[in-house]
Amino acid sequence: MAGNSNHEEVPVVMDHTDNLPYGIRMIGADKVWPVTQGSPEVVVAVLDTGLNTTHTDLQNILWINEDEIPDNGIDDDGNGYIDDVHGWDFVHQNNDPFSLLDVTWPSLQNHGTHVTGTIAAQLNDYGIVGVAPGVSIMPLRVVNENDRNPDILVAEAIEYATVNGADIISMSISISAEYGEITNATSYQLVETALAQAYAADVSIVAAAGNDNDATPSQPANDPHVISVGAITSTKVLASFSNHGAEVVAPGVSVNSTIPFENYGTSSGTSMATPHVSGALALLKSYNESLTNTELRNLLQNTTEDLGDAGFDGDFGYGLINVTKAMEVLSGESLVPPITSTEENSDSTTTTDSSAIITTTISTSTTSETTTTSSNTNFLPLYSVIIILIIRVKYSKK
Ligand SMILES: [Ca+2]
Ligand SMILES: [Ca+2]
Ligand SMILES: [Ca+2]
Ligand SMILES: [Ca+2]
Repeated sequence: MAGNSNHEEVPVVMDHTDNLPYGIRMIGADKVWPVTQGSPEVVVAVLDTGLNTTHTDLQNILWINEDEIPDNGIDDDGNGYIDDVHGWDFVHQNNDPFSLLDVTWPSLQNHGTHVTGTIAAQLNDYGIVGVAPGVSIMPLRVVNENDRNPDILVAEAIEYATVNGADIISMSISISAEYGEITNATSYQLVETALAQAYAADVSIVAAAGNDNDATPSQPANDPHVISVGAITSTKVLASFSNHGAEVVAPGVSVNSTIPFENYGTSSGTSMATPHVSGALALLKSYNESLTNTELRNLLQNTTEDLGDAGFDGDFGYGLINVTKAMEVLSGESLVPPITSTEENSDSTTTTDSSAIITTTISTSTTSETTTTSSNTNFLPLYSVIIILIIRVKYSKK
């Protein structure tokens, strides 16, 4: 669909030294990369806290609204949002959906950055790599300073994503009356209407099932237009916190991903499972952009690894997504596992730098998610510094 980014083309070389988080391998994303690493034309809208766009592993993945002239104070494309070149902050109603300025709520800075890294952290011999490192991210900030996701803001963001050409909407959030996120008696209907309109516009919609160990997914994951995602562990057991009854499951316990200020850390939650599914859909869409959201959803369901009771069940739904198998069905070809230099040690993500372990708590309203953060200094040999400087110089000239 519409949208471009300032991605650099990444050659298909499978001996990159990026650390491969276990979830990327578990869903078979790395085996798809010789076919596609994702197209910058495929846009994933991430409704979250915003993200740290200066992170070396995230800085080149932003969606660009090409119809909007930056910084002229005019809504050039007439979409109702002034100077919205890289998405929108619905909390503050401005064009800066990047959370780093909010020093008063540092724990929230992590969430959107972590989720985004799982979708699209770059294959650049630095840090980690996401499911679909070639796709574009449209950051839409809906989580407020109180760590809440007001339904009216979420509805606006879904509508924005739809109108502005997102292919996939990824929501690692829930909307709960208990937390005051339902504004009034009719406001949640705005979310339902926005979801229906997004679906009708061929947008794939993915949301976290929630972390309350409930029998059914929370709102908005429980909407019929939404692919709800439960969380499993690295040994394919349903996470103790995961809500049941999700459509599919994905890795969501101790997931290693990007954290602001050049950091990496592990976090747990259905919030972390969700971007694996969003990234998988983005890879498949990149291979064949004519696939509809219904076709993508069916493909995802029909190529899962069955877990738990045989067939569809109340804990794992259709099962663990398998993007390798989905791509094999799409392409009609068998995918040979690539040889990666980090294959053997890629589960040891939290031990990459024991010298600077910090523990923070991410508490978006779906969850109580604990993150272990490690600084990235040992990911940064001299040649990486040189490459980064070259990239920065290059983009500063634009
Ligand atoms: Ca605009
Ligand atoms: Ca403008
Ligand atoms: Ca990387
Ligand atoms: Ca099953």
